[in-house]
Amino acid sequence: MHPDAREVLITEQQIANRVAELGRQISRDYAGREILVVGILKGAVLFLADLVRHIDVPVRLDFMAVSSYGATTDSSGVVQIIKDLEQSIEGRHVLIVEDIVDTGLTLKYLQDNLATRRPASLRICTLLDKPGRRKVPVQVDYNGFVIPDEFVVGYGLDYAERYRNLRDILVLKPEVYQK
Ligand code: PRP
Ligand code: 7HP
Repeated sequence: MHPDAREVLITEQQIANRVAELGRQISRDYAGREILVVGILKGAVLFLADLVRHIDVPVRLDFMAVSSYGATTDSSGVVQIIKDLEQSIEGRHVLIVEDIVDTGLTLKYLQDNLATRRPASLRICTLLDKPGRRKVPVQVDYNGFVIPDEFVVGYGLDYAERYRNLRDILVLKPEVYQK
C-alpha cells in the first residue's frame, strides 16, 4: 500500500468488476441509441476509459473541465467552467461521467447547465457517492460505490493533483492533508 494511505477502501479488482457491471447496465438501458459520454476532467478520465470499453452501443466522447476544489479537500462551492464541450448536445442522449459526487455542487451545476442545451436525455454516472457530505440533492442514475465520509485518492482521484495513478481507491492519512 502507498505510504500516504491509511487503508485500501476499494481494490483494483472490485473496481474492475463494478465498472464492467455498470457498462453492461448502461448498454442495456441505451439499447438502440447512441450515447454522448461527457467526461468531467480530470478525475473521471480513468473510470471513463474503462467504462466505455464495457459499453456496446455507439458512443461519442466529449469532455468538460470545471473547478471547485483547488488544492484543498473542501469544495469552494463556486463552480467555474474551465473547458467547455466541443460539440452541441442538442437532441443527443448525454451521459455525464464523474469520479465522485461529494457536496453535489459540481454535478448540480453541470446538470443545470447541460439541461439548458436541450439534450434528448441527460443522465449521470458516477464511480463514487459520498452521501454524508451532500449539500444539494443530485439524482444519480448509475453509481459504482457508496463510500463513507473519508478523503479518498487513486483511480483518477487526487489530492493536490497527486495519487491519480494509484490502482486501488485509498483513504488518505489525514496528516498528509493537515500538514
Ligand atoms: C472533484 C470531482 C468532482 C467534484 C465533486 O473535482 O472530480 O468533479 O470534485 O465534488 P462536489 O460534489 O463536492 O462538487 P475537482 O474539482 O477536485 O477536479 P479534478 O477532477 O480535476 O480532481
Ligand atoms: C472531491 C474529492 N477528490 C478526491 N477525493 C475525495 O474524497 C473527494 N471528494 N470530493
